[in-house]
Amino acid sequence: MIHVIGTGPVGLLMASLLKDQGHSPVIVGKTGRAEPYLKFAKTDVTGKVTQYAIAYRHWETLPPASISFALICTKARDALQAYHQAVCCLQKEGQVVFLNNGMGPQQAAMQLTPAMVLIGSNTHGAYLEANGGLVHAGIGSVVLGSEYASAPIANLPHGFLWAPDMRPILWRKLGINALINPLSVIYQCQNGDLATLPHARARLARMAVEVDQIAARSAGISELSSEQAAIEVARQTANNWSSTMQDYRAGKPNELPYILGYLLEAAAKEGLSCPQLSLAFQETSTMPPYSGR
Ligand code: KPL
Repeated sequence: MIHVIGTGPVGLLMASLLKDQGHSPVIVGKTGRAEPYLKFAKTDVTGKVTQYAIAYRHWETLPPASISFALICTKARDALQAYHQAVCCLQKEGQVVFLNNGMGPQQAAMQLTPAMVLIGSNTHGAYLEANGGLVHAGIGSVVLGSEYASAPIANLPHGFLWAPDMRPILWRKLGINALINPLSVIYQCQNGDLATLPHARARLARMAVEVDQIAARSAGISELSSEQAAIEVARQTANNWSSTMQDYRAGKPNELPYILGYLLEAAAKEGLSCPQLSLAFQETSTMPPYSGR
C-alpha cells in the first residue's frame, strides 16, 4: 500500500495516477474528515474528467508501523515535518520519497536516516481549480532514487523511474523551477507563455546562465543547460499555472526560498555574483497581493 502525504495538487495527482494503475493509495492529511475518503474530479490532459474517491487518513489515526512506502507531496516548508511524522509510522525497511520542489528538506532527512529516504523529482504539471477539481495540465515524469540503495526498490509503481544518482536530476529540476516559477509570477502567466513571450523568454535565458554557473561551480554539473530544460518543461506544461503562481494567487508563502534562496546561498559560498537571480528573488518577495486575471 502506498501512502501519499499531502492534499495539494501534487498529492492528489500522485494518488490519482496510482489509482489509475490499480494501486490502492491512501492520502494522509492534516485535517480530520467525516468520511474516510477524499472525493475529487480530475481533468486529464485530453480534457476527460474522472471522479475519484481515495482512502483518506488523518495523521493521528495512523497506527505505528502502518507505512511501508510513502510519497511526501507537501510543500518544501512542510516536508521535513511530514517526514518526521511518517518515520514514526514507518515499518522496518519502509521508505519515504521526497517529491517537494527545491532543495534542503530531502538532504536533511537523508543525513538522519539514509536508508529510509529516497529523493524524488516530479515534472508533471497540476493545479487545483477554485471548486477543488484537479487539473492534470501537463504530463511529466517522476524519477526517484538514492545513492544508498544499490538496486531499484521492488514494486516501483508504473510510470515511476529509478535513477541511482539523483543529483543531476535534482539539479535539472531545481534549474527548471528556478526559471519557470519566479518568472511565471513576475509575468503572471502560464508556463507555456514563458516560451513564447519574447521579454519573458529573454529574461529566462539571462537567468539560466547564472543557474548553469552555480550548478557547475557548486555541484560540478558542467552541462545543466537549464534554459533548454525549462523551455522544454514550459512547453510540456504550457497550460499549467506553476505552483509558485498558484501560491501567489492564494496569498500563500511560496517555495522560492528553497529554490532561488538555495541557489543564491550556493552561489555566495562560491563567491559568484548572480544579479539576475537576486533580482527575481527580490521581485517575487515584494510583489503586491494578487489582484486578478
Ligand atoms: O514543478 C513545477 C511547478 O509548478 O512547481 C513545474 C514542473 C514547473 C510545473 O508547473
